Amino acid sequence: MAAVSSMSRISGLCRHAVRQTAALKSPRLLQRRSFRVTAVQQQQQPFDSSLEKPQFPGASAEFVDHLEFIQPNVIAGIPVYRVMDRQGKIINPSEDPQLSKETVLNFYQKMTLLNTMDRILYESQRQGRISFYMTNYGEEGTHIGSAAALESNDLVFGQYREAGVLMYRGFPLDLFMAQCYANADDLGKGRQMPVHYGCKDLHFVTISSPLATQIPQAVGAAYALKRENMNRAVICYFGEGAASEGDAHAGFNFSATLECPLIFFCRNNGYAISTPTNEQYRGDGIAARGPGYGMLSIRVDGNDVFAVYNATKEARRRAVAENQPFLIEAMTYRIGHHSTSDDSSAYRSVDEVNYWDKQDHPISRLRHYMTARGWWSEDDERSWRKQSRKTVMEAFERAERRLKPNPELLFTDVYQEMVPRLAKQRESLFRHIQQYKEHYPLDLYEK
Ligand SMILES: Cc1ncc(C[n+]2csc(CCOP(=O)(O)OP(=O)(O)O)c2C)c(N)n1
Repeated sequence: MAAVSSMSRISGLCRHAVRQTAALKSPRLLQRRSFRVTAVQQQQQPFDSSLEKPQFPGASAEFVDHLEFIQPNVIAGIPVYRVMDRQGKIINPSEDPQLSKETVLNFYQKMTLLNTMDRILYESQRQGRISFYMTNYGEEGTHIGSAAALESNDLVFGQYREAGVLMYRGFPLDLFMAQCYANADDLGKGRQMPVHYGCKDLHFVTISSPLATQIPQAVGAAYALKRENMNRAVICYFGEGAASEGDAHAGFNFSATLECPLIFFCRNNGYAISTPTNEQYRGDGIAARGPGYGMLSIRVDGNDVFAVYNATKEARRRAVAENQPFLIEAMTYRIGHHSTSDDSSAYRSVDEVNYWDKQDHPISRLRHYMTARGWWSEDDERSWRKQSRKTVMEAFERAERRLKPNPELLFTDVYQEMVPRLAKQRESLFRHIQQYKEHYPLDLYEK
């Protein structure tokens, strides 16, 4: 038996070698290999060993003759870039992105529509109509400002609290609802928890729950786009909590060394569930990490949609033109609970939440800006709120009435042909459903 298995291993290796040789002959692969070789050759420098300075390949610096540790606060107090003050007044006119009235109204309508959708879906969960939900309250400016600054075919890797980015790209309310209700129209066929959206047509990669996995994935995608010379960028969203994961380090370092057209967009909203930022990290936030990786970085006021827009637009332009990653840390505040499984009154005060809700909210700031220009009145506000609420309610009612996906779909789309293990599970599921059919309302599912 041992001889047989080692023979089959050898023949497996031979087949592998043949495949590799064939692959090397493919012109496409040859081109890619030469891309890598050229990149290495370009970096070769003449080696001058006569210089009286450190020759270590891993550092470029002078020698010193006194012992001194670098202070952790060497990068501290990174300023927060903003365009508008809290009353929506432009601070420095040269930073005003001068967006048209139509564009600004679209920003506002998307931000408020997201807020309305959140309220209705949050309530749906409280009433037991959906299993779970996560609101985006207070972070609307980070979503819309960044989404508007991208090209529509740039690839988005989100964490889970970026529904506004997808909304800005045109994902319809019906599909948001279909995903949360896991009904037959859901693009994910009802297999994911609510808020785990994804849309291939809108270049929005499906959300996955394990934190920070999107970071190295985004780097790989950006590297691929660079190699294909696509003139496209990748944006990768994550929270300041996710930035503590090892995957964030791997992603930052790979993106810098591989020189990827990528924007790391950190939503620093003050909390990772119940962990406040002062327990999450010791340095000056996430932006301070950029220089350590050799990355251009900026901190912006995430509640100022224009500041987010300007920073993302410039980062996007340079990321593609110069093939290098950028790190944007958008300072904001998570006004809602972490999710419907959380009660944030256990770890933060009502006064703190009220401050952000009433005095420093991205939606009210933009509204002040529009009102000052005579672009938005009380009447506009009333009729828009009424109309948008009606649109959301109608989508919600349609989603609730819709059938659930055929249970057969639980077993599809992973393997091209069903493997025996899965066939066995399928058989046992349907036997179970048959036996206890009074507990399974199959008439609510598509046949
Ligand atoms: C690897 C991993 N660890 C823990 C969790 C549980 N978890 C889900 S969300 C979350 C907090 C993340 O906070 P942050 O990245 O700041 O994003 P925010 O929720 O504030 O938007 C945690 C710990 C998880 N999903 N995955």
